[in-house]
Amino acid sequence: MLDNPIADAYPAVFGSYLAALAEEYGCDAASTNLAACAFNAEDVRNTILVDGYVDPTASTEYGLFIGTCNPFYGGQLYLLQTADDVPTQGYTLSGTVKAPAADGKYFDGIQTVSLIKDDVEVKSVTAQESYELSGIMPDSYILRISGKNCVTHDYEITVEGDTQLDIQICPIGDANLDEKVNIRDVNTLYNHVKGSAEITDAYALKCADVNGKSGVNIRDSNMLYNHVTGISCIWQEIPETE
Ligand SMILES: [Ca+2]
Repeated sequence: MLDNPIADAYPAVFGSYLAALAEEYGCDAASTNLAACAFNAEDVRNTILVDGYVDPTASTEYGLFIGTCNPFYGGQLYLLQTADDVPTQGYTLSGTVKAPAADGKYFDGIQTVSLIKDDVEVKSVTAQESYELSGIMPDSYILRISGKNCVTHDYEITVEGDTQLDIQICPIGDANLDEKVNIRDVNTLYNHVKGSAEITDAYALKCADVNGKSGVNIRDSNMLYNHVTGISCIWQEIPETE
């Protein structure tokens, strides 16, 4: 921003910024000794603009200076504090994970949790009972959980601070979202297809779309019935690893 931080800081940082702060604080910026505080402009500039920069004087001479010499110290403290609040390290996003239990055949109990921005994966982590993603800059994202034989679940999330979001992933066919597939799901799906009790939850509808095409219909219901009764299987076995 500044070619020469020291020389340019006075008008660029303190001139306009302090004037705006003065207005916010109801102070008189004209009485502030701006020239005297410009000596530390480079540190202030770096604090604001450089990721991870720690102002070596922020808590010592400069703090002392603004605390004793400057009638406008409140505004400048605010300036430093605001700069410190800029999350150069980002925030943490975490929560619990509800998922099908590992069974050694179709489910391994390990899910992938990804943070996505504009269709691009920002971060990803494997998770079992919980997940944690750190270094998340404030923004809106899709938090996606995926796993073997499960239906990928997307959550819209806005990160403005450390954030907790508990998430769930369910197997293909889990129409009632209890992470298990059994005759209850067949009933739920059949009732939906018949029209006697509609599934309204968007994720439950995805789970009920057993064959993954043409929405939820009698074919899904039949496939799920055959799966639950052992006639055929809608999941793929996890390959054995050595
Ligand atoms: Ca179920």
